[in-house]
Amino acid sequence: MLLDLTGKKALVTGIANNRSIAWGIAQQLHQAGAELGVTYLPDDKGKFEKKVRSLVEPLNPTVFVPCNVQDDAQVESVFQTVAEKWGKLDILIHCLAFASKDDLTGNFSETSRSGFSTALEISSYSLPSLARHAKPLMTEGGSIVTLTYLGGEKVVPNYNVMGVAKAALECSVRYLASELGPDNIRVNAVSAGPIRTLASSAVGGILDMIRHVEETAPLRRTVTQTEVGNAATFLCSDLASGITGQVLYVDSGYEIMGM
Ligand code: NAD
Ligand code: 0WE
Repeated sequence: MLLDLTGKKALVTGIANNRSIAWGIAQQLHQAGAELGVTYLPDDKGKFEKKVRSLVEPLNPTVFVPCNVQDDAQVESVFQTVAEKWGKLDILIHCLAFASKDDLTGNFSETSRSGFSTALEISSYSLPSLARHAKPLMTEGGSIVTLTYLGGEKVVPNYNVMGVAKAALECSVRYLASELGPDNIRVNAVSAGPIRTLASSAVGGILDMIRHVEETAPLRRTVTQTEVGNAATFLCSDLASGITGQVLYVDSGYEIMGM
């Protein structure tokens, strides 16, 4: 069976709670037999750490480390730990994004210099940054998967600077795929349809967007974290050995519609 990830070491970023897309991915990778490492965004009170730790406990992660992608020292430390504990890495899941809430509403032209910079630093630059550190550990080849959204390609009202960040992210997927291909490291993106998560629920009008998808997408429904997790797991497996640099839509078919 080509979709057997037994013996594979998978590092998953972006789990915040049981609604996170990264949580759906981690569960499916675990089910396919992968050994998991999990990073969490540290905060002053250690709230996230506690929450994520108890959530992922049933998946027996053998690496559990803090990672704020804005801090190079933390990123380095993550891969130091992976090198010590695992000695190699097979799979990297990049499943994080952030823009200031003020920049996800109103006029795009009013995005501040710092808001633009923050959104692209966290949501886009983090992919090449993590990939650079993963590269020397992916000694037997590897698979890197990131999460994107249609708003990086077409205008989605209010997605604004996050759309620009996703465009940069998707283009980074292609440049990384080209660079890392000779080392048999594949890099792909999953473009998910709107799902209610911590990040999306904080956005005004997400319920209207979900209703719109339910009315117009070919499958007449939204997708689940598990469906996104399955597609990501496929891309990480040998079933996808010939696929790199691509964006795979897991969106109930919404992307094909012109009206
Ligand atoms: P989420 O809130 O569960 O996940 C976002 C994650 O980003 C959180 O775990 C948070 O801790 C992490 N994060 C934010 N800033 C960080 C930083 N500086 N360093 C490290 N981690 C940081 O929400 P989600 O919807 O599961 O989002 C995951 C990914 O899926 C994002 O890339 C998002 O753009 C993408 N996506 C979401 C949807 C959707 O509708 N929910 C659709 C398509 C794509
Ligand atoms: O990528 C995303 C969400 C990204 C996101 C969400 C937040 C809310 C809380 C990034 N940063 C923040 N910052 C916060 O303070 N999605 C694809 C979900 C999403 O977000 C939208 C959407 C959709 C869909 C924003 C506007 C319009 C549509």
